[in-house]
Amino acid sequence: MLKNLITINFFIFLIALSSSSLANNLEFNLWIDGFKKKAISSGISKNVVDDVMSDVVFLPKVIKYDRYQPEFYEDTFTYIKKRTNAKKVKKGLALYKKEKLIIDKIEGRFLIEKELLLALMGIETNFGKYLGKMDIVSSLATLSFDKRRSEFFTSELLILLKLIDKGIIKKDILFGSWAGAFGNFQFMPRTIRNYAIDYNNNQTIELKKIEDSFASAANYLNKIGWKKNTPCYTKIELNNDIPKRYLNSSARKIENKKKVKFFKKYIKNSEKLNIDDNLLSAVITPDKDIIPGANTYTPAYLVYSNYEKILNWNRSLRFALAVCKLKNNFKNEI
Ligand SMILES: [Ca+2]
Repeated sequence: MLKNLITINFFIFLIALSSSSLANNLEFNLWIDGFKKKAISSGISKNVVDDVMSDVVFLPKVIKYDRYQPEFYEDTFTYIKKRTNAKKVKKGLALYKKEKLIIDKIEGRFLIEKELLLALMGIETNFGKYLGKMDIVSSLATLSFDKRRSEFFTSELLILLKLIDKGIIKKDILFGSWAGAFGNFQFMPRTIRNYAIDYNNNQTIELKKIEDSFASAANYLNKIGWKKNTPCYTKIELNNDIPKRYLNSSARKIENKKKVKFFKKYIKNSEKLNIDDNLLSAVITPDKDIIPGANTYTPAYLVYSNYEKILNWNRSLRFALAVCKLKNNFKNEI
């Protein structure tokens, strides 16, 4: 009884110091205990849960990164230019030359352009150069413990433990981005579970290696409905008389879709547009609402269903534009 009382008093003392890192660590450790119970009751073996969670630490810098995301402040032109330059194209071509046999085979098998796969790998990790060095289990645990998106990251961490438990992913290679993304194409655990494949049949999925990572990315794009050899976006100049409701500036949902021929009256020099009139499209103006003082109508793009598939991969209007632009840059070189 006395022992319990002392423990409780000590606990209250620590809670009173909730701003101190000591108290934070205590709270984090309590959270880990709760999470472990949850993981075991969801069917993951106790050995794996104990083993994987034994080295987990709270990473304050992950919270710092979570609160700061530069692409929200960068204008579209700068964002795209940085990510699709000639140096990047050259680096991608060198990788393609080296891995041509495998990449061509994967393109044929999954019906996804090699240029798109190269573009995604180039933008996600600069062709495997920036895979991230963060301990993913600790990153996901930190973000699960944090209140902002706790539910989402807790479920990602549970999925990751299940993948380890089933022997699909090896625990000792789990280093990646601060947000828990992994490998050449920065897959989150849920993406690994749903779309990653062991393409070379060696009983483990290796997303830092060319074969499995390219096949997994191609399988993902195929399953979410990317259509080979159909366009992604067209850069346009808008007339000022386009009703504002047609201007999409949020990546969450692309709205007010119409056929290309409907939008033509609002586009300068529309007779020069080399796009099927009946293709379903939408207008996006990514700088509007985000860049202070941005012109509402510039830059503007017509986007099609393929563009939305890239948003599915990563909900950022600029990200999807950069991927499709880099893809086009490769197209002229391969
Ligand atoms: Ca494999």
